[in-house]
Amino acid sequence: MSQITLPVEGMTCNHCKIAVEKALLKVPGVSRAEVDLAGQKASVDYDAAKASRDQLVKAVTDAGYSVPA
Ligand SMILES: [Cu+2]
Repeated sequence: MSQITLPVEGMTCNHCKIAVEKALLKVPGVSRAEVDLAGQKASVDYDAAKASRDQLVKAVTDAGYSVPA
């Protein structure tokens, strides 16, 4: 199991936090997604054999938020 922390921009409220967590949890291989709203970041546990960082970033951007490089 791999763990990654992604910076996430554009989250303003608890709804955003939940939307980002749900989007990340939909990616196959993700077992835990926890967003720190105040810290503007997401901590994700995932199986690196099934999911890649690019897929996690895509899930966040598809949900309407951005991940700065
Ligand atoms: Cu919001």
